[in-house]
Amino acid sequence: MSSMRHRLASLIEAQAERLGPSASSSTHVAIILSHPTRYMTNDIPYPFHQNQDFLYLSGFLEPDSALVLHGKGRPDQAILFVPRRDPGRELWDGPRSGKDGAAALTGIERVHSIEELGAVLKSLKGTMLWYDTSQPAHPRLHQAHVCPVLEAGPTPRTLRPLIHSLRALKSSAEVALMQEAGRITAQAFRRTMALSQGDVDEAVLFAKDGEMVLLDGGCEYFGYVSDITRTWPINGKFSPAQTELYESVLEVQRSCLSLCSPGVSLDHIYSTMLALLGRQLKRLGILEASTSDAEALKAARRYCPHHVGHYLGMDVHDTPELSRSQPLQPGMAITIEPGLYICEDNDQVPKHFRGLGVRIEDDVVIREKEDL
Ligand SMILES: [Mn+2]
Repeated sequence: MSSMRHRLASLIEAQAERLGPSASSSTHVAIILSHPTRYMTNDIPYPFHQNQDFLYLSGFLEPDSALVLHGKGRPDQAILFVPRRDPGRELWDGPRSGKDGAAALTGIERVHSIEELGAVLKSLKGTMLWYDTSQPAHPRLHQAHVCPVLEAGPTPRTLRPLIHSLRALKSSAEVALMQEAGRITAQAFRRTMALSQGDVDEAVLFAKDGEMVLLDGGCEYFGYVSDITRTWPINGKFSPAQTELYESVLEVQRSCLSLCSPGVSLDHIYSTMLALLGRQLKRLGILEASTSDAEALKAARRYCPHHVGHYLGMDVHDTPELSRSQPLQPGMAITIEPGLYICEDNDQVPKHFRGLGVRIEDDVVIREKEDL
């Protein structure tokens, strides 16, 4: 986490340098809030989910916390704010780390109670503030501690895109966690497929003989996720039409997978996918052979109404601040998930394809181009 904080400090330093000499000699203050506990109903919380930007930079998993980075020219000093120990609350909510525990856990030496956030922020007197005012991660902390500082100080600069550009590039440790998440999910898929052929309770899995099951699933492993889709026949045997559709999608997926390398963008892979799906639609007889390329693309968009993939990491749809037009770089993780879905009532399509849908999704880590 400390290397991630240093990388963020370097990004802020570099941005400030571009803004001119007065910006780069400023004292920078960056504020990242944790998530609050969210409640289903009175006293009944949802499972807690940490703000991933905060988790990425602090490694701290408790609600009602905050991270402040500050420093002249380069915000490379960290202050962590955490909930104070409270035996009364801990009896109900579970143990808290407290200041000492948080310091030991995160390696951040300066730790305060969260109540002190506003006062410490005021004392830092930053000349450049880095904070996202839109959709604050913790509305109550935002209101009580950050708003007074915002009112007194300069307009803050946005922080989320910088953090997301760091989060997009996975370290080898992060890749290892994602590989494990992928392995666990693959195992769960194999077990589900095996189980689905036997006598299975329809509350668990409902499909009639001759139908296919599309399962889009994944898991979270130490904060990192997988996202996989498979489509298979419930009775263990594809019908001829199912085979044709499945193999079309598989062929497109293989071509798209082979494009996953540095310098290529997700948007580029997406437009390639549409062109390839258009070709498959003709081959399947869903489109007439004489259909123009432009019309085939339009049809491909109709039969596959989603993108070819998305960034993957701590979130399923990870780092949304990052455009899909950006060239992929080594260390990025993405999904590749072409599909074809044919409505039951689409009378433009040969009968045997109606009501069929196939998606195949896998997770990919971009690596350095190998020297040939
Ligand atoms: Mn996906």
